Amino acid sequence: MLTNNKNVLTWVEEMVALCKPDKVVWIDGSEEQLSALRDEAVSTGEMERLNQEKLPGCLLHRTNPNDVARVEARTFICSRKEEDAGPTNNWCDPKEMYAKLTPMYDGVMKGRTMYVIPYSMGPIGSPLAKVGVELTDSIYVVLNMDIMTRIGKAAFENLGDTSNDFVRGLHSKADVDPEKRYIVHFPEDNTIWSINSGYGGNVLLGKKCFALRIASYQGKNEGWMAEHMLILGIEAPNGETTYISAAFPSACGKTNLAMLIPPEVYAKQGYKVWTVGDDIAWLKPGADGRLYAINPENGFFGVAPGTNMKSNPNALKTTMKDTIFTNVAHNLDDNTVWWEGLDKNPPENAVEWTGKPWNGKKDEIKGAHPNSRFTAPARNCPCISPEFDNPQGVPISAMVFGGRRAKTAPLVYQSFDWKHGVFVGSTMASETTAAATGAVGVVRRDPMAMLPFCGYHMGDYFKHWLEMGEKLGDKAPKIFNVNWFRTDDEGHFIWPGFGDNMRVLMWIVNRCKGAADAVETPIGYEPKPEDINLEGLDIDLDTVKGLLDVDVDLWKEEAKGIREFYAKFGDRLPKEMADQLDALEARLDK
Ligand code: GTP
Ligand code: SPV
Ligand code: MN
Repeated sequence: MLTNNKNVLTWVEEMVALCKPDKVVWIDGSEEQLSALRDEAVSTGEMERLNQEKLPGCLLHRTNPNDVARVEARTFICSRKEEDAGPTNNWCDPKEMYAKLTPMYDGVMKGRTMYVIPYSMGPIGSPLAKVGVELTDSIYVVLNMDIMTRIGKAAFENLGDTSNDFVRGLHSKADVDPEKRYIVHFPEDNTIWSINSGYGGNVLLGKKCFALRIASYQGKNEGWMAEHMLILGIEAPNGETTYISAAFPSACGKTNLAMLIPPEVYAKQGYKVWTVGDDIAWLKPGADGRLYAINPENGFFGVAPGTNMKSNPNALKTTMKDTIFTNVAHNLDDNTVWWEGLDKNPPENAVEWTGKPWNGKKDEIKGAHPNSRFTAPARNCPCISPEFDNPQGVPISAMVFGGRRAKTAPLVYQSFDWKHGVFVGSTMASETTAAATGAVGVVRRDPMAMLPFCGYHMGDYFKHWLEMGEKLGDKAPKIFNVNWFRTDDEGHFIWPGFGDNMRVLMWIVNRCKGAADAVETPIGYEPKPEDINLEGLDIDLDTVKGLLDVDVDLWKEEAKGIREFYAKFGDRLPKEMADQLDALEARLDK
């Protein structure tokens, strides 16, 4: 046991009595212990050790093919009152849910080991950090949590002997039965129960379950924000760094933007980009009244397909050691990994992500699952920010929203003010991706990219955003919206994206400094096309004009869609949001 905290000890005892594991192992975070667990996972076949010369410390894992993504339909927010979960979450009465799940956990770890993982979300000792304890019967979970969070004895230091402020996470793979899969949050009990899955977001309980669903609820009550946002810093040649956070839905480009390599035109002037986080930000007003952000995570759980030396060299380099690959193709020629978009040469002699030999046509059958992932330590990242471990976080100048929209949303626009910015975030829409089970490519509303992650009523969440803006006053970050995904008539992306997205970020930085002009449109402020730097790009001004075009008819349709969506929230939609919608329609009618 690594703690004297009675609340922890009592709860672990209760859960042991329920799950009845053969053995209980406390994870102290020592290399010795973790190394023994890696060996054990390799010896049982749960993981495969990859080529230790080319990929030192790297392992490969395959999940059950029925278990490859988050399962939103089986994810629940069990607040005592149904109305507190709101219309965008699945809800069940907590008593009923505990009664339903308790028999499923009863004896579920017989013949297995229960691992007790203490972890800190956020740098240990940071005033913004929080403690969790995850109980699991999966070594894969232990090894992933080691990369994604700060685990072990040190995590308990923040808690002390008496505090009850820790999140209780209980996970069992059970039989990986999709019909009995549940990802359940009890925000009022600081508790998460997950069963019958072994896939990332469903089982690494520090990530989406705690750091977004539970934390968003805590943030509302405690005056801070938990957001599905990357955090990056742009360092100017004079050494001054501007920090930006950005919310895009799952598999819509956060990791890529967070690690971008400045195009030559900026690199030669001495600009640098630093990664603070690629998925989650916890934000709180600091002593100077500005909004400060930490990344609660300690690693990256990134989408593998599409990652290559051109699109995201920093991510690729980050995965070269001490990384766990999940559901990618296994290259048997040299015992390495491969995925679609890594290069144009799929390995001859390989195993598909399902574990079958990859014999079919390699352009028809995928080697890696579209939601295959790497779990890589932040310390590996060549562009990790020097402020990564700063317990105070970094001051945010701009917040950016965005999604996948083939039409409608322009390349970039700025909100008129904070309130309008909250409206812009609340009306975000994006085409669905493989990060969650269900149809791919369907446009759905995804406010602030938090639709699957907000742990309480989304109307109250908008209200919390409005209140944060009031608190921050004129020190509030400026709010923007971007869209890298507009397509031409043949369905090709028009904007080059990736590193070249910096050209758009630079307009944003300059707007924050009052150093760039803007044009007023019915939806917000836009750059003059010539204010997007195109040096070194194969794109002309007319194309940029097209990307910035606001099609009034499409936007009138959009406004109708927003009105329908807003209707869901009833009287918990803040009046300010309804007023914003009226104002948008009025501007479009002019
Ligand atoms: P989660 O980890 O699921 O939250 O995803 P994410 O938001 O971090 O997305 P990620 O950066 O992993 O990108 C997902 C997919 O979008 C990858 O296949 C990328 O290659 C692709 N992508 C990222 N940025 C761009 C871009 O600027 N343009 C285009 N066309 N594709 C992009
Ligand atoms: C996402 O789906 O937004 C992810 C991956 O970042 S998961 O951890 O599965 O949520
Ligand atoms: Mn994500």
